[in-house]
Amino acid sequence: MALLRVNSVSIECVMGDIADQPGVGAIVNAANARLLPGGGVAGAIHRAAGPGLEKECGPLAPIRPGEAVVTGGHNLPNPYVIHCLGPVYGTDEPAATLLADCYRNALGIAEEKGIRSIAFPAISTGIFGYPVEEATGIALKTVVEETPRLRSVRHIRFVLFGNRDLRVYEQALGKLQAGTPALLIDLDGVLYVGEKAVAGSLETVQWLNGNGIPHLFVTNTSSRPGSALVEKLARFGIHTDEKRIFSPPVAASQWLATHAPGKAALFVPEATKAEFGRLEELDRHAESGASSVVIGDLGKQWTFPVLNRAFRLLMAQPKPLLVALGMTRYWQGTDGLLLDVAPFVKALEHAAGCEAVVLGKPSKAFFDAGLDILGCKPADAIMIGDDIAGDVQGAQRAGMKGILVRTGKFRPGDLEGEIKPDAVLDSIAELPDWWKESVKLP
Ligand code: AR6
Repeated sequence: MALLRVNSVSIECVMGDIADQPGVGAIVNAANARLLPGGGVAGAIHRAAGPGLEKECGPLAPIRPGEAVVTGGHNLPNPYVIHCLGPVYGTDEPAATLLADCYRNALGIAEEKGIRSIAFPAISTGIFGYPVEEATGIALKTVVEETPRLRSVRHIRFVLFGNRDLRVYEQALGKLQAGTPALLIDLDGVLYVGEKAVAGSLETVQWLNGNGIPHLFVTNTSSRPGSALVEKLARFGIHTDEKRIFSPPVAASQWLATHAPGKAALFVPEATKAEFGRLEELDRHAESGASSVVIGDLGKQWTFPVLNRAFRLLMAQPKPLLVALGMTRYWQGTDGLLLDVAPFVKALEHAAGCEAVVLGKPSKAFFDAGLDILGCKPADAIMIGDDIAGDVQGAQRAGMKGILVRTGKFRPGDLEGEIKPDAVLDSIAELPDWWKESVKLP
């Protein structure tokens, strides 16, 4: 998640069209000296703004490299356009200073106009030939350095045109993010218990969003897709998107991409398959050729042929990896106890003589995969949950801090054992106060 919070200013990068940024106070134009339409960013902005923009630009031109001027947005969804002339790489010197001037001067104008949000393109990296990696470093360093001086600007967005540029920005933001504390939040028992929200959970999530604290909602569910959990949260007024739901299938697809690339044999309900993203699935009848055999909560769909197919896949050469989506032994259904993932994984381990990699709480690989998404080191991360073993001990073993809440499955006896939470809160409602006292903000 490419979002950085510095000095109460959020800095994000997205892929898109700079001329299509509704809700943003000012967009920045990678202009030419004469402030004419041209190609690239300038062309897109002038096309969307209509001829009125070119007319307003006329008396303001020409501008020098590094300079910025402001006009109205005309037919654009934004009140203002700030026009900057980036340096032509290899011609205008000193290029790095001139490029930094563009970002600094544009922010200066935004402040004068009392603008809250501004969107930048990757100035000079198109026709002007500035290498993207270098230009990205300058752009991000400049805006981060400016943040202590910003009073009205609260949101800075970089709008990138292609996947490659977006990745360069995401990586650079990720590096800056290192050291920013992040939070993993257990869902059931922390934000809600059954169909009832925990009092104060909505306000705490709003506080997390308002302060740009990187966070993920963590669950061990592999029988319900992330979209169902997003809908459930929405019923409590908590609005989030699927990217923030971190479940064993999400962890598995991420982990397998680096540890066992190739085709995966998926033993999960159909509805859950979408959670695996770009992971390539093995033909559902194949009995060999898998790089991994992934076992989830298949419930009543487990039959002898299905289980035996998983076994045959594991016995094929080269041997695939056995992956368990959590190791829950059983769960409480409406008509009684039901077998979960672990018994089937144990049967397969025993028969095929192998050991499963567990991607679900409390495994370290699972927490690590979540922290990878947040671009956060374990030492900078905190897990909050109601399960002293699965949440608190699991997090602590992964090198994170673990907070226990006295809601959900919490029992007073939990505090009499060997596991010592880093904090015990009555509920997640107390998190903001605890955070302000205990966490070093960047
Ligand atoms: N939205 C966001 N980014 C875009 C868009 C768009 N609609 N279109 C292109 N980009 P450039 P420069 C990306 O060439 O290097 C103009 O013709 C593009 O892929 O627009 O500062 C002016 O008239 C690249 O990564 O700006 C000037 O003469 C980045 O935005 C000259 O080009 C900047 O590309 C300015 O050149």
